[in-house]
Formats: sequence, C-alpha cells, structure tokens
Amino acid sequence: MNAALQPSATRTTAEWQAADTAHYLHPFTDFKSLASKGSRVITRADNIYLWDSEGAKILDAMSGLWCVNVGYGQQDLIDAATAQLKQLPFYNSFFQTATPPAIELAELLAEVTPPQFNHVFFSGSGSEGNDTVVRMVRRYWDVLGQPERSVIISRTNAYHGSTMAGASLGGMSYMHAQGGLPIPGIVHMEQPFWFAHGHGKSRDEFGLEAARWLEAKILEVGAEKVAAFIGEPIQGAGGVIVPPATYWPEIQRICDQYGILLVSDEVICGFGRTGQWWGCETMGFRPDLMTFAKGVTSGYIPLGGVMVGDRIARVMIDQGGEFEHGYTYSGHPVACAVALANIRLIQREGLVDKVRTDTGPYLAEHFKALAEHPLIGEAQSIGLMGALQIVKDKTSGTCFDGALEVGMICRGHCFANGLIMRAVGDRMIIAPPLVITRAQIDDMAALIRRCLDATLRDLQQRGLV
Ligand code: PXG
Repeated sequence: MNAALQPSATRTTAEWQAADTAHYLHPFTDFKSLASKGSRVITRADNIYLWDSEGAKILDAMSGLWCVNVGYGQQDLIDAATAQLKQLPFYNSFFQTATPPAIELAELLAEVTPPQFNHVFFSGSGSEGNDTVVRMVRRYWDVLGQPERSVIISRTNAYHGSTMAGASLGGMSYMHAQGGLPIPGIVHMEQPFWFAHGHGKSRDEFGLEAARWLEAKILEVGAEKVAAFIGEPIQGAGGVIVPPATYWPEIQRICDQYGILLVSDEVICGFGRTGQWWGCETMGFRPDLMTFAKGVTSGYIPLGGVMVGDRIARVMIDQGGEFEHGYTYSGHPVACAVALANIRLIQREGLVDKVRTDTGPYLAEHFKALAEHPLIGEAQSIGLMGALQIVKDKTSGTCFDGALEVGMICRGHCFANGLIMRAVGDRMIIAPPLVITRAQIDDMAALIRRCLDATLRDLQQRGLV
C-alpha cells in the first residue's frame, strides 16, 4: 500500500465517524441526525462494487450518484489523469488561451452530440452548467433585442442543481423554502407523472395533456416574455419518472410554435444512460441547449458544461460581443483529459449500444418480474435507470402514508443486504454502471427482491400491511 495512505487506512470506523461528526457538514443532510448514527465510510471500489470501512462489499446500483457510468477502477481514466497532472495540471481558458485536452474534448463532444451541437461551454458541475444556461438564454434574447423574453419555465419535482439558479430551476419546494428561491423569472408547471396524475387516462393521452400544460403556462406568463423551457428527458432525482412517449414531441411542437428555446438537462440521462448517447434522442426531441456533467467523466473528477446549439451559438458568436461569464475550472485540463479517456472507452466498448440492445432490455425483463411483487405498484425502467413504486395496496395502487417513510425502511434493508438503491419517497430507484453484465443484473435483481421481501416482513411485523 502507498505509504501516504497508511495513517488513514489504520483508523477504525468509530474514529472515522468521530472525526466526520466533528468537522464535516454533508450535503442534503440533517447534521444532528447523522451525528447520532455516524456515517457509513466507503473506502474503496472496483467495477460495480464498493467496500466500506468494516470490509463489507456493496453492489452500487446507483453508480456513485448517477455518474460512474464506466464503473470503478478503469485504468485508462486513471492514466489520463496522471499523465495530464504531470504535463499541465492547470491552466485557464479566460485570457485568449486554451489547453489541448479542453480543445480536443470540445471537438469530441461535437462529434457525439446531435448534429445541431457544435460548441460547448465548460463548467465544473451540473449546477454551474444550469447557471450558465440561465445566463446564456437571457443573453441570447438580449442580443436579439428582446430582453423582455427572460422567463424560464421548468417543472415541479425537477432537479437541476443546488446553486441559486440551479435550485430555482429545480422544482423541489423544500429547497425553495430555504434561501428565498426561486430567483425572479423562473416559473414551474406540473411534472408528467402518470402514476400520480394520470388516473383513468392512457399513458399517451396523459402525455399529450401534460405537455399542453406548457402551452397554458406560456399563455399565462405571456408568450412574448418566455425565453425557454427546461426539463430532464427522464426525471432522475425526482424518482426516475419516465414520461409517456407522446410528451416530449408535443413539448417540442409547442416550443417551436412560440419560438421558445428548448433546454435538455442531460446531467443524468447523458452519456448512454438511456441506451442512446442522449436522453433527448431516446425521448424524441431536438434541444437548443443541453446541460451535462456526471457521466462526462464517469464521476472520476468534476466536470460539467453546456452544449450550445447552432441557433444560439451563431447569435452569441456573431453578434454577442463578450459573454461576461465563466468559472476558474471551465475547461480544466485534467478533467477534460479524463473525459476524453472516458468517452473513448464508452465508444470502444460499445457501451451505449450494449445498454440499448442488451443490458437495458434485460433489466426491463427483471423489472417486469419485480412488478409482480406484492409491494410494487409500478415498475419502470428505460436503459439502465429504473424505479419501483412501493404501494400499500397493489390492486388499487394506494400509497403508504408518507410520514411512515416506507422508502427509507426499504433503503435500510438494502444497506443491510449490501445493495445501494436510492429512495425517493416510496420510489426505489436504480441507475447501475453501464458496464454491468447480465450475470450482475441477475445478482442485483435477486438482491432487490430479497430487500423487498425483508421490507414486506418488516411492515407486516409493524402491522402496516
Ligand atoms: N441536473 C440534473 C438533472 C441532476 O440530476 C444536477 C443538474 C446538478 O449537478 P451537480 O453536479 O451540480 O450536482 C443534477 C444532480 C439524488 C441526487 O439524490 C441527484 C443529483 C445530485 C445530488 C443528488 O438523486 N443530480
């Protein structure tokens, strides 16, 4: 073992937890509650597995946080980072300079994105990417002499990040409640969640209806004031909500009709997650801007950005003058070098095709079987992302009282059984690494079933079912 790692490796779990509690404020965490339990400390990883400080092996069905698409331990990415750290660990792109990895990555992104995308603006994260979107969309309409077009329409239960603009675009009311959000000029419409809102309607019928809420919102705000609509092709953090197939084409039609920019937040759906390179390709629409992060480096190092479609790029380049926006780490050479290695690996291994034609459909078969479980009211998957909706009564689709936190009970059983699944309310969600094999999908599905069974027994013992 590397000598520099020795002191850390010799700490016990209790020592780690004590130091963690004493100094580390975790994101989206009730600090006091975590202090009373102590963190689970993750110490290493390989392929689709993690190990904690107790030596327990865990199947990571969430790819870290929707990002480790190529799995852990890929030597190409490690080598790319090491080589770039030696060659040029940092230089900025502000003062008419650039670095080879950033230039090459811009070129490669233009190649793997839909044809309308030939330019990129780099950020350090998805949140910063979405802040860039807000500023660029507003600048675009300014340059065109329509500054009154500044309102951006988003959706309830969307997740677009945690910066002031990212959290404002997001539709999480509990986030808005802290910090005086949303910032002005961002409004929300209802999400296309058939299970919750589509009762009595076919999915396709509901999809059209939900898309037309956009038209209603545009008319309510005033069409001349609306700059853009933003959405995740498939909502991720909101609970893997797959919209009906009719939804996005109708959103596209409405944006076209009113001349409104269409923004696809591909932070989760991008880089093969849905079985195409981009979620917008799977869902059938043609955005003007795409936010990306996470999967661009498979999470090995932070990087994000915005793909800028020709419609906007031409205006910004030819008429925009200086765009007063940028981050120290825009185009960070080490991050870009890792992204290049990551994308080339995805290409070389044919991971996107594999998800579309092999592992995605295979996961869907397992989900079909899991849908029969007495606790599951809806099982949905697309590519390698999926959700299992826990219900109290399978026949009527009645949910448990939210206060019971049944999703968290299930998540506890997952933790205890060596499986990481996310609970969003009572929706259990997965997004495993794209390198997962059929045999590993079998193992994952067996673990999921075991955890659902344990949850059911637990609920029976508590007298809740
Ligand atoms: N857009 C989308 C669609 C995301 O999912 C962001 C933007 C923000 O990216 P950064 O890199 O700034 O975090 C995200 C991030 C969860 C969870 O609990 C999801 C995300 C982040 C943290 C937690 O599912 N997505």
